[in-house]
Amino acid sequence: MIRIDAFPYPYQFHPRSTALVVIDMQRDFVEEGGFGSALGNDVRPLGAIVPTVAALLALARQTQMLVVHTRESHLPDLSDCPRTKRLRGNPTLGIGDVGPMGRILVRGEPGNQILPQLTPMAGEIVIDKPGKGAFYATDLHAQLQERGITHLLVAGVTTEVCVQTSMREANDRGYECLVVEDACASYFPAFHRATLDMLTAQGGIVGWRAPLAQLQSAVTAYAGEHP
Ligand code: TIU
Repeated sequence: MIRIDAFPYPYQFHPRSTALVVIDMQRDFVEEGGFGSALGNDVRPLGAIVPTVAALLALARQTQMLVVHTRESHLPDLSDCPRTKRLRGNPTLGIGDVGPMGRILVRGEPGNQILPQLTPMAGEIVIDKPGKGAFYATDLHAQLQERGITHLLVAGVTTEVCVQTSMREANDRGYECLVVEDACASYFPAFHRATLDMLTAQGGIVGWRAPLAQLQSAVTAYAGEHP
């Protein structure tokens, strides 16, 4: 078992039964001209975590963990987008409208792609999700169950929206979840911090948190014991 010095107490997992879930590291959230900036947000705090997410992906691949990437996306006819979701936000540049990176939050458009630095590799799972949570209206749970996954390391954007929703959904389905705190980000730094606190309060009510460095040192120690 790999043992991480996490909060609120150590987190133990085996790479064979653990998946890294990278939430929505798409151009639509991280780059200017996408959904996030159309909502009036400064996207820079999200861009700042890209190297950390890349290092986390490298660690998961080196440890031969299952890797899952998600994208928040809608069908071109928007039949999977509730009218309420479409009406909220920017009235002139909303979901399905044409922006500088193609139609906002629509599957297959340039803005909907995962950042090139974090491109999924062959054999990794990519989940297109119409909601904020990765389990809502997707087959993620079935895919994880098929592979015997019991533990999830969670990263991506944004901490208080899709990362938190997905971690809560996973917790309710019985997964032991750890959020990698410096591999996720919010447009609102105070929400990022508050989310990490609320997920892990009350003895880990939703799960654990730890920075990437703790994960890296735990994996190095494990590799030393299992050469
Ligand atoms: N707006 C915002 O903070 N987030 C989202 O709309 N989706 C995700 O978090 N991926």
